[in-house]
Amino acid sequence: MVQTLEIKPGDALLNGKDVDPTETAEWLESLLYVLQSKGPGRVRQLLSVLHDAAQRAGVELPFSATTPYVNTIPLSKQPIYPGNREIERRIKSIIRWNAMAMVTRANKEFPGIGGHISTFASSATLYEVAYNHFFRGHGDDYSGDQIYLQGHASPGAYARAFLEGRLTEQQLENFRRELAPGGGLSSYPHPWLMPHFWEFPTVSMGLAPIMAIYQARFNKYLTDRGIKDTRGQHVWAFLGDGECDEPETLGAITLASRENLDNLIFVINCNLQRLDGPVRGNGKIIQELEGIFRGAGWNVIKVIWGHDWDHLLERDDKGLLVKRMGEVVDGQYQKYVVSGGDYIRKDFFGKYPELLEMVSHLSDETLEKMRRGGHDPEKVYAAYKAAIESDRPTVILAKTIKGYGLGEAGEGRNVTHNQKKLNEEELREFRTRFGIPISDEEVVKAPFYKPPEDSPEMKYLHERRKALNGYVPQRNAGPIKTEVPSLQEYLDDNTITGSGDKEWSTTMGFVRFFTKLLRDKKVGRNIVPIVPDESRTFGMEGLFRQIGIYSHAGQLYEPVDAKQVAYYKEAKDGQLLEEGITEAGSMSSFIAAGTAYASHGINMIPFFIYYSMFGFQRIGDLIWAACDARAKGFLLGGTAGRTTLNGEGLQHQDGHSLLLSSAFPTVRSYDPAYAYETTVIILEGMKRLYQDGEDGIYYITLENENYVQPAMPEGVVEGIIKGMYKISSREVEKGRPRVQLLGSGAILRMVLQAQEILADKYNIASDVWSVTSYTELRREALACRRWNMLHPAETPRKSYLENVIEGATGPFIAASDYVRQVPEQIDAWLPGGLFALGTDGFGRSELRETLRRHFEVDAECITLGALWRLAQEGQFEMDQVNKAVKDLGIDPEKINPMTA
Ligand SMILES: Cc1ncc(C[n+]2csc(CCOP(=O)(O)OP(=O)(O)O)c2C)c(N)n1
Ligand SMILES: [Mg+2]
Repeated sequence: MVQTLEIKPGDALLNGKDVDPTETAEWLESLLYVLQSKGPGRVRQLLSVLHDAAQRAGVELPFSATTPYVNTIPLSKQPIYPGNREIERRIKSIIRWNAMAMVTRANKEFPGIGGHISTFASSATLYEVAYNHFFRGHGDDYSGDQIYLQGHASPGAYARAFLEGRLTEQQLENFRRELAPGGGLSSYPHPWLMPHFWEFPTVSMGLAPIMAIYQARFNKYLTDRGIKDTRGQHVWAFLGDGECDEPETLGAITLASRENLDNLIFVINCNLQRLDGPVRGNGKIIQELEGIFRGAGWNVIKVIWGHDWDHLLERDDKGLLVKRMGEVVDGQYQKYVVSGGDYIRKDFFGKYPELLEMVSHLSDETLEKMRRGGHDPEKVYAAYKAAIESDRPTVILAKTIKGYGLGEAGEGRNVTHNQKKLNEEELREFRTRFGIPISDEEVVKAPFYKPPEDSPEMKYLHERRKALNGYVPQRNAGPIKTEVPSLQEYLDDNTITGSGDKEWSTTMGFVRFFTKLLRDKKVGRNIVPIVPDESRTFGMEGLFRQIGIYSHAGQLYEPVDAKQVAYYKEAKDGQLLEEGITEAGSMSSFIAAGTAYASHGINMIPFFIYYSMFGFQRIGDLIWAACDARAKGFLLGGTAGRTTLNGEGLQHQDGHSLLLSSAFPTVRSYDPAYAYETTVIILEGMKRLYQDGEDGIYYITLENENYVQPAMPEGVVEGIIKGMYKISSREVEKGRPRVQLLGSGAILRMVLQAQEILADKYNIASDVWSVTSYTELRREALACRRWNMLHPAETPRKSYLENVIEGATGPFIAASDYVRQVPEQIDAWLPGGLFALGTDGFGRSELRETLRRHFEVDAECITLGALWRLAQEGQFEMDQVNKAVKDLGIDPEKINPMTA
């Protein structure tokens, strides 16, 4: 967008230190002459030449990332507003009223139920202009915009959908009471809870902006790969100014400019306030954000002043008004909101006599009412239009008033964020101010108001949305079905037939299988591999060449390793998303790909492969958002396990991601020990997600310890999927004790070794079980238990876990590379309970064997655990256990790993 250079000959004289005002004036005159005769392009060229020449001559030039504190789009460049301003104002007023009434009624009936009035009050114009003129609906062809609405402005979206006939009065009545008869409305945007309405979860501050950036990039990816033409679609993210302090909000903005995401628009509602008070009381949030975004290469459009300021700015020959606008800090601007016109005259204009004179013809009331840009539809429209036409990502910084229209009830007050209801007097005032046709008697009940269907307002509302391809927000909830390969088709895969005498890690097994899957005719093209700079760690660099690394620009250089087979190949149609070191960005890509079925009508299948320690712990909130968004796909936690990762230490060795993942309701977690288990889980997962249409995310650990990967035994598929199956039994003399040993991941092999020691050294029989998922076993067992509790008169249901261990005798001992709580999830269903060994405590850099002894999960410690449990049950002598401690070489006084 071309910006106009608005200067007047007097400007330079402002500077009191000007050593030669006449010379300055001459330069300025020349500049104006060039501007008028040859246009802004030539002005830019000349300035750039002068700038370079001065720099080369050693002149230190001042750096300014910001522009003056005025609207970026001057009046002269403002387009004509295409809509009916009066009808739009009336619609907006009704929506304002209903949004406020929704929160007020809910809190009058149920004090403390919460909700927000003041946020939407500040952003109503920002939304309404977009609803009437910009937001494109999905239509049947999924061609619409993707819109991330500010989470706690949700009453506004509900109030509009009510007018549109998409929500009932009863639903509005039940705001924040989702379980009420007749249905309710979720507090914030949650696709999980309102799958036909909300598209993107946004209320955890900072996640919407990063998700939106990667969404916009993913849209380009779909286009560049020839999968879907997304060029008409825009991604809109509405944010709060306070929200910009979250690291995720600004952390990925350079990706947007680097990748030239001209399809991305941020609208930041700069009401200068957050929850407790001003965002930057002593500074200016708009200027701060402008500097940051300009520095990052974005197109920045400031919408600061409403049209009532235009005529003053036009008369501001000396630039004094602009100077004053720039001097005042946000805390003081907030003060003006709660003050009368006399105070504004004195404090704002009174600083310079010329300014006082400038407004002498205006009444106090007029000064008080002069609007901020974010409340002026024409200014907002101009900004949106420029954003849509921009060839860069655009951020609109719109200055607004928090609690706009609430008057004494909260407008601009520090407490306004928490204002949950209006009293009778305040309701009356609100009604009058916005001209809602509700009588004095009725108004105290804060009734919802909907004009008749044949009223001009309702007709206009529907017409506009029809012209824009349908209502928003709206989520296409029906699953898209894709035929996926069956296990049958992969029975000859190495991961199923075994590695022979070769030693592989489960990571290598996965990469082999995955490489094949990427070539699969049914799903290969839809797979989206995502890696945050760890491909080599996982031995995946072969994929660089095979599928290419996605880059919109292609490859503009000759890669240093061009002669190698697995060279670093970047390509415009590359399939791999190599995100660099950003787990948060990678997860955002996962969400965009994993929800493509709803926002683009295509099943894309993300596989996000990362260092397991930096997953659930570091970006758990984004994974939570992914679940809420009903994203589907596969998370693969590499280098998993506290003792299996050699050397790395405390911040790398993951012994608790499986504990964390167990709390995510739709994440199905697995800790496979063998490559065939991983393959079975992934093929089953693809069937359930993309063929059967279930919502869910698979989390699968991948280890880096090499060992022989056996062939898949007969009859284990169901067990692998449901969570456990018997893998080995060792018999000894009849009448001897027996134990049940549970192992998973790399520690299964320790358990199998313990089985040998127990038999050979202590004459004890055992069964070894490979437990692929304690969480899945527990969930199913809990579901049965719950059903039994609720149906006491009926034949009790028996869980898979109970069925599979039926007849198993002896104490149960489990060992895993995770904290004990992971195996202990199934404790309640095992006769005699479960004795779990695990890796509670901090990891440290050491050898695998040493670590396993340290955490007491090696074969000897598992053996000891089994003997001790048998002795406790009276099946083995405690004396013998005492002897075993010594025989097994275990130091009974070793440090306690749990706290060491
Ligand atoms: C990660 C996170 N931390 C805290 C909150 C709680 N919270 C909700 S709204 C809010 C203030 C928001 O201020 P701002 O972003 O300026 O939005 P405004 O309401 O002013 O438009 C806070 C702290 C949250 N939702 N998410
Ligand atoms: Mg704010």
